[in-house]
Amino acid sequence: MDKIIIHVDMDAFYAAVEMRDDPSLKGKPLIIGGSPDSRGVVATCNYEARKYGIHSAMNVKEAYRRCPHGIFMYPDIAKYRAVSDKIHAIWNTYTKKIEYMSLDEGYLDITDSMTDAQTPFDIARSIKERTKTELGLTCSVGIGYSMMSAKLASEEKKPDGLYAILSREELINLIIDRPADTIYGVGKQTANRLAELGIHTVRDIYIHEERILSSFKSHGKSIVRLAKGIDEREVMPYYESEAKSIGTEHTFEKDISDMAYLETEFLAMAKKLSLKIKRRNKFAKTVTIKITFADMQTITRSKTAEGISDADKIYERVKSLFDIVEKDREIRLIGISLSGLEDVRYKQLHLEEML
Ligand code: TTP
Ligand code: MG
Repeated sequence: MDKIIIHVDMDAFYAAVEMRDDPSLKGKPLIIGGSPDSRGVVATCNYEARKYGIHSAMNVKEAYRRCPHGIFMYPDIAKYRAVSDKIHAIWNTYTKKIEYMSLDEGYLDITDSMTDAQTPFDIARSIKERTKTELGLTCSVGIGYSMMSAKLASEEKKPDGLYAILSREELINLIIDRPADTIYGVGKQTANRLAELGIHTVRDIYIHEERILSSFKSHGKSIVRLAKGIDEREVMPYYESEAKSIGTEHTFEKDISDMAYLETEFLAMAKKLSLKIKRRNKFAKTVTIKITFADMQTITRSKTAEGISDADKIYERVKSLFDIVEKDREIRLIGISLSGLEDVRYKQLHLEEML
């Protein structure tokens, strides 16, 4: 049986939370960002502010030039994290097969969650409805036969959207004349290399398939397959892994230069891994971060110390590693892996021995 995957992405997430908590902000351009450690960039803005061409990662000074009468606020990450927990709790009532991508975005594999009386649309509508009534926020939901189709579907009718792409044919019809970077995994760097080969759109990918396969090796194979709507990636919930290490990584659609944003992504990942490791009753002694830069150079940095499992502790160690990485280029992928796993009983024993 084909998979049914739902992708949920909150609308203007940080800005929407602030507007909910202070309704006087509604209807006015609202820009969240500019904390000193983010080097003054926009984290996000509401849709009113987007009319002025303001977007995530834009310099706050530029945003101010475009919209001097806008309201500028610092982000309150702790608050968004708490809201994110509530969003995730709603998703959790539909399926346990969920991959959390960031504070406001995730994939839900609902293939086995449907009853005869319930269509994917019922589930999608129910998620939207509950997010609205219980949390006062809107989200965009995509229904797909694969992760990529679900993601594209959720972007299709943003904000407050609901859309489905249920077959490869539908997907291809939708994206054929779009830029090549519509394809998951085609970032700025790859898009430039494709452009050098005369490949600008998805249609060009089909036409120049052989060229891509010979110039890009396995990455090329994945681009061609995804462009044809073949996406066999599985939604990876945290409880399934039984390996010696527990890890997660995130490839960005666009290369990222906003280091403060990467820190929030690392935080979301630390949270995800904390749940995963606690569920397995383990502690991790070694934390490793992985970074792939826009030019595809990959580095890893590790730190081994006492066993940990709390999200804050994991994040603290990640941050200490990330702080000393030279950030002279845009970043395309980040990952965290926990290894040196010891189980809770051992850890407790160990502590008792020390007392
Ligand atoms: P997004 O889902 O990319 O953006 P959004 O939810 O604000 O707006 P949209 O309706 O288009 O989905 O990111 C989620 C949150 O992550 C966003 O509210 C703020 C934060 N963020 C940053 O801090 N910096 C960034 O560069 C991006 C892309 C997001
Ligand atoms: Mg969003």
